[in-house]
Amino acid sequence: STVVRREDYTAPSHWIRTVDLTFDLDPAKTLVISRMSVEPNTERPGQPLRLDGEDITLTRVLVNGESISFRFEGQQLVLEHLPAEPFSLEIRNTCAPEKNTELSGLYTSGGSFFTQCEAQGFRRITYFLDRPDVMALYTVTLRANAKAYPVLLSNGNRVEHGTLDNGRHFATWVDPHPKPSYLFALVAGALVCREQCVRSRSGKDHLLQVYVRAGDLDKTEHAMNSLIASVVWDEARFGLSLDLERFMIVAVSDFNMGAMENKGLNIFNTKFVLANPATATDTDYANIEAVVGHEYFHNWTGNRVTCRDWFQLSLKEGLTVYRDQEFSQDMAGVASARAVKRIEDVRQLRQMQFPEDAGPMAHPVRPEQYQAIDNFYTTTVYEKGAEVVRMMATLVGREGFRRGMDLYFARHDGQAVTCDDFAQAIADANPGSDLATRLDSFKRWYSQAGTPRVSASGHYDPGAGTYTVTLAQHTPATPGQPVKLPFVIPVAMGLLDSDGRPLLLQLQGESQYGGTERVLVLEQANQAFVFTGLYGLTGEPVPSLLRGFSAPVILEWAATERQLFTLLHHDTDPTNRWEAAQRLGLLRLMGAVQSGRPLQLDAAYIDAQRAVLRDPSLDAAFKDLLLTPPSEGYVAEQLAAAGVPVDPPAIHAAREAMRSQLAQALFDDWVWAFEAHHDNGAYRPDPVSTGRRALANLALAHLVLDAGRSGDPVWPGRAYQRVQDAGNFTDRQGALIALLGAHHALAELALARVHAQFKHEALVIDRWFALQAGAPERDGQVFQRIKTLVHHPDFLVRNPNRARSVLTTLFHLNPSALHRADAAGYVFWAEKVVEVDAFNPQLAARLARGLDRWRVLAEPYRSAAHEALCRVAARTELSPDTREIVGRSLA
Ligand code: BAL
Ligand code: ZN
Repeated sequence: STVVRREDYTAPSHWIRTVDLTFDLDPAKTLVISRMSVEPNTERPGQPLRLDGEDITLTRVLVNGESISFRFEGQQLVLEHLPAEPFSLEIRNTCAPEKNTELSGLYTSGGSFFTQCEAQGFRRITYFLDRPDVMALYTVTLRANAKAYPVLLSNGNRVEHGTLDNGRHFATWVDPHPKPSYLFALVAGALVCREQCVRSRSGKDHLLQVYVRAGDLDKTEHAMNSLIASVVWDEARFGLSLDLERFMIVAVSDFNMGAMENKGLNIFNTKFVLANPATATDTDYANIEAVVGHEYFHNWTGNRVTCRDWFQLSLKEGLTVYRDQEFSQDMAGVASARAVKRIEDVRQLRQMQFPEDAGPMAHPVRPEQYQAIDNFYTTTVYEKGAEVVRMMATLVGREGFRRGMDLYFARHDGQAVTCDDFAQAIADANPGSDLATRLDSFKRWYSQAGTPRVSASGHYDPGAGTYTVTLAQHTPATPGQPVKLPFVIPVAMGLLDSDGRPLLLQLQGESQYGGTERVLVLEQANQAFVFTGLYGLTGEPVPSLLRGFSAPVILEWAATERQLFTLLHHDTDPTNRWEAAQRLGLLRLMGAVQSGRPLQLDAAYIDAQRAVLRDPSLDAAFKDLLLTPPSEGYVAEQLAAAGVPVDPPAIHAAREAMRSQLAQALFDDWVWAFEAHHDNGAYRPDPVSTGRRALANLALAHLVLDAGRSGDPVWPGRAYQRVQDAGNFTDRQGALIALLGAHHALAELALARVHAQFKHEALVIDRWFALQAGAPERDGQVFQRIKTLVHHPDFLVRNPNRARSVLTTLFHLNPSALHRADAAGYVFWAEKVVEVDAFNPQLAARLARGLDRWRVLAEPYRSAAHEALCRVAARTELSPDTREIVGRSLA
């Protein structure tokens, strides 16, 4: 397949200024008429017009009303000898929505029509300059059977509607804003909606609507509330108002992504819209708020200002993830709840993005090349991209960042621009700032892949009253980038005295003395920072480094246990308290795995865990984070970074040993935690209630686990009881996880019960599958169960959510079930990747990434995984998407 390179960007040969689309919607064969006004790009005169198309059938081409000759080059439609003046172009073609199993372009789901055009789905609807720098005004007329498709939606405002003959009807929509084709959308079907009018600060009225299938209306309240909150937040925090009279969200159950920010007509995976207490978990509620916010915020960061080309994807995605993260923090409210959200984001970044940056798919936030752009909707472009924006905000301050955003919109509203344009605006609005003075080197975050490693050491000189922090950075080679230049790394830090009290700070060269935190800017390979005036301390200061996770780096700091305990119990920075807890757990897990001896927890660790659990000053949500040991995937990455071959079952055994020893040692404390935090009041998804449920469920999991040792039937019985009569799905799921996690016999009964009760709730059945596929492995039972699950009548492999509930869970989230000495996990992986690739390459390529990190595995896993990858790569009929992934893995 062909490689697309960033450096090859050229402006389009023509501009398309307006598009008038008419659809005669029919599942088998939809007719599309596209009437465009086209202008030659005066900077590239005399060029042919090459229109993108894919899997569609052309029936007519007219230029200024006359038919003209045309030819195809691959799938591109090439028109030559075109007028040098603006002209009209009419294209007629057909497509087959019900055969569109790729779910890109126009397709059917549950008897309705939906579209997904980002990145390159529009070309599967009609021939077009399907690139984001071609922005046009759209008028769209939908014609369809009125009974089957009573609701007809597209972007913008509905200007006309009425009946046609043969039981058909029509609606015409006009979008007042020019947009690239990837933001086009249409929906037609039997849908119902919840709606609400809101008045914005500017005094304008807007109609907000959430469309779902009949029967799901009772699950739309949270999405609507989240949408209203998003509108209010973007006006308050960034001064950005809704620019449309009508803003619609539509839920669809067959969807490759999470959601899509089409102008005025967001289309959402049902998973990120539908929630009521009986069927959704606290995590679902939080995700819905975040994703509704994310798509809404795209209306400015993505739609009003869009990307010049797909290499700039992080321009909109990194920035919009940053915005949705900030939104969720602001919604969480109090400082401790904000910190919990930040820690969850950091955990996610380290668990997903760091491995990507260390593996065969490592790429810069602004990639240099791709074969399939759909493969670059990655955690690097999204989450690391958000960290890059966050670092800019740290370097220019909160007000400075707002000034930068204002300048960005003043300069670029209505344009398709680059990541450089964004960084330049933030810097130009803050002359003399730490960002502006080193912008070129800062932008290496866009061009260099890989996670920098920052090694830190401290030296206290009591006589001189100084504490010197020496920071050095090094970034390992990544594919195509053997040598890296230093990054600009903001390192927020503080110092604690040996009793854990924060010290007032003065850096050498500063005239002021005071404050307990500084942001050091590391920009060279090696730098020393000297804190002065530190006389009369009883012991060495304890550094609290990288507070708030101020940069996406791996901090290599050889902390002593004592220092870590001090930070765990006393640091004012919650992120670093959590990090200390993670490190304490990690040291023990890694020690056990590396020594090959069973893990045996020490009293100091157990006492610290107990102290956290019992600490009346800590929130339940924060305790839940502190008491959850590092994931198996994270431990694996730490071992890989230390050059130790990764043995997933050994890591699993160590972590399970840790869980059961904590279950036993803290038994009375878990009982207390459960009794003190489980309540049966009305369900509310706020941070306090969510935290209480999380801690109660963590306690229950430990109590049921310990019953496996003691044989005491009480807690498994209580868990089963909760599966039966919990007042919300979070607690029902918590009890089910407890039973599954302990391999208790009641788990089977509980699963059967949940299935019977929720068999008509697709999203619950997704979870039902995922819980089983994600259960802790024991003696290969989970893997065997998965092999049975894919033959369950409810396992619909063509539905992405359902496919992911089993396959993504196994390939990406359950290492000890996947990596087996008999290689059966890899055989299954290869089989499923190939099977899915035949009908949905985007989905298959994601699944294929489950073996990204095969090179770090210990034998026999490494060779067997390699063999499976080779087997898939050897197939001739692979999609470009999946071929790119396995090709890079093997390179
Ligand atoms: N633009 C694709 C979906 C999202 O990131 O919002
Ligand atoms: Zn996005």
